[in-house]
Amino acid sequence: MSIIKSVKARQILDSRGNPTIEVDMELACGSEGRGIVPSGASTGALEALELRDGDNSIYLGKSVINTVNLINKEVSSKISSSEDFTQESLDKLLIDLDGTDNKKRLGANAILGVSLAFSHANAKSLDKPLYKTFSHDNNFSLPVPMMNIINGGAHANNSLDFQEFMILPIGFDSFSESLRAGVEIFHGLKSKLNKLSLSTAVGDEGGFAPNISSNKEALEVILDSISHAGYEPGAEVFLGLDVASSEFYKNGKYELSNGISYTNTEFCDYLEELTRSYPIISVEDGMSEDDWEGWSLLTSTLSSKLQLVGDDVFVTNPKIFEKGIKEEIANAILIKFNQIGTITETLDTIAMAKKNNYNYIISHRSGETEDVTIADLAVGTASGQIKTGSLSRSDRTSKYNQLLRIEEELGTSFFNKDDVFGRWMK
Ligand code: 2PG
Ligand code: MG
Repeated sequence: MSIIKSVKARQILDSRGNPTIEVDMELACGSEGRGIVPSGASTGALEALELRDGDNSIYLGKSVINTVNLINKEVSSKISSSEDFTQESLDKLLIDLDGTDNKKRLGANAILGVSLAFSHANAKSLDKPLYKTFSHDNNFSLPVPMMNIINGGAHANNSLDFQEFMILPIGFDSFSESLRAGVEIFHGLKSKLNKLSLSTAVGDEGGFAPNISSNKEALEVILDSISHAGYEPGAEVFLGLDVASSEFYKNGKYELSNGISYTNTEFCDYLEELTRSYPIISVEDGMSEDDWEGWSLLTSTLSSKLQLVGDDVFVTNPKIFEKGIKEEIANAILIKFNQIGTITETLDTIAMAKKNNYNYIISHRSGETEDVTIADLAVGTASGQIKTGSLSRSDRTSKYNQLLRIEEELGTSFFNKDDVFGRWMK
């Protein structure tokens, strides 16, 4: 339990140079915490609302000054009191104070900033590392990183339709060895792209954004870099995709930039063929958030073979996720706390995934900051997987660096990949 002494929000910048919210909080006991809010580009339509000022004369309409003021005045006066808060009771008060379904009055960005700052201050007052406060059972694990080394879709200006081409270094004994393999492959990929006279400029998540137009070509070049770095694709290092298909689902069809458009049945066949030809172990948003029929088909076709992750379709929302579970959609959920707006609701969604035998992956947003809370969240909830971008740009590597610090504290034996991938690796 903690009494809040003061809250101070300010506008700062995220990794794309867009304004975002930082919140500093001090508790009566003197403990301090800071939370910074990330921001997505390929956002699900049902995400909680990110409130921006919309004044086109400054920051191209993206400033968050009104939202900052709401925290510094209204929210601050309601929560800085003699009331003793837990994370749950504070988050509940924030949700009630907002009073809307999708947090549109105060903004999910304002609410999350306060919720995050409290989690940090509270951990300090308990004299615990943050990751320990996210666990009820002291079951920790260091996650397998899903590293997005080729960027496309809404995160790059090339013509790749798929948003993320990831490597998952699974066959290693520790997080740090898995990280090392990823880094070596990343640098190998850079040399390879150089040799092919393709650009090595990076996209929003620090992965390369070469002007390749075919998904297969991107997968081939990655496979080559894995082997060239001395690792075995499909045994030590696997591939993952974030298709982010809601972005190119138009008029009931999946329309690729090469001019071909697919029905959901045809697109399911296309994805199945890709997963048969390449060592792909995870596919995110293979179907659009608006195509639950396609999701159902994809799940019945591929669920026994690989991980199918729902991001845009579930938006970390317990109510939507519950419907998805009932309709047997996907077998994993992507967890992004700014899609729902509080730590408590995020943990509720994770608990629901655990209970229903869904994998859950803690994820960054394409617009990030120096805040590394997701690294602690992944360890504390024993997610077994984290999606936090490529191996360049501090907004991405800072999360890996935090995981290295936690590994040093816990020991390398906490790297547990069998729990999450075992069912597809027989
Ligand atoms: C995604 C995310 C993170 P964004 O789609 O999974 O990689 O992107 O934050 O743009 O939604
Ligand atoms: Mg996604």
